[in-house]
Amino acid sequence: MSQRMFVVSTTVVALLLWGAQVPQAGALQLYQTEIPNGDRVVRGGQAWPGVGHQVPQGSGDRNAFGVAFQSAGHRWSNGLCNADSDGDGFTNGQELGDPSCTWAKGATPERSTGVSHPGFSDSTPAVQPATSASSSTPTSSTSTSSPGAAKQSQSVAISVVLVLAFSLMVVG
Ligand SMILES: [Ca+2]
Repeated sequence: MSQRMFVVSTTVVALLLWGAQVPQAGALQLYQTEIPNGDRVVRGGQAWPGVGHQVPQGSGDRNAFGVAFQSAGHRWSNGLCNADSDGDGFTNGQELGDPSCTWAKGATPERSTGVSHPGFSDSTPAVQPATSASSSTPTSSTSTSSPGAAKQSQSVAISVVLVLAFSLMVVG
């Protein structure tokens, strides 16, 4: 295989890999706007843009919240808001900053700090559970980490493609 052939095929593979990421990112952004603070969900200090999935970047198996979200028709409903999908004592609304379940798509959530993950019981918001009489110190889950992890990996992919395209021009 000539050097040029190698560069061409590598570029094609890189483009295909990058292209495979794009629809997924689009779906994430689509669903993020369907739930309050969808772009601010954090679990254990890590941003979790793929809120409904077992892995932060989405795709693959759904977590408990993802299953409930799908059952609700990928919409924020009263039932979905009041449910405690991960069974940690906090409703999905409390975890996502809509404790009163009044949020509508496009509106500013009642609370945009201390957002936790509604699909994992090890992630709880910085508020007391509504049903608990416990006086334990609430978990301080800060939401300061960047939700731009997906964009970052996308930028890396774009850079790789650009570098390969440049080498193609040089070799050719
Ligand atoms: Ca919960």
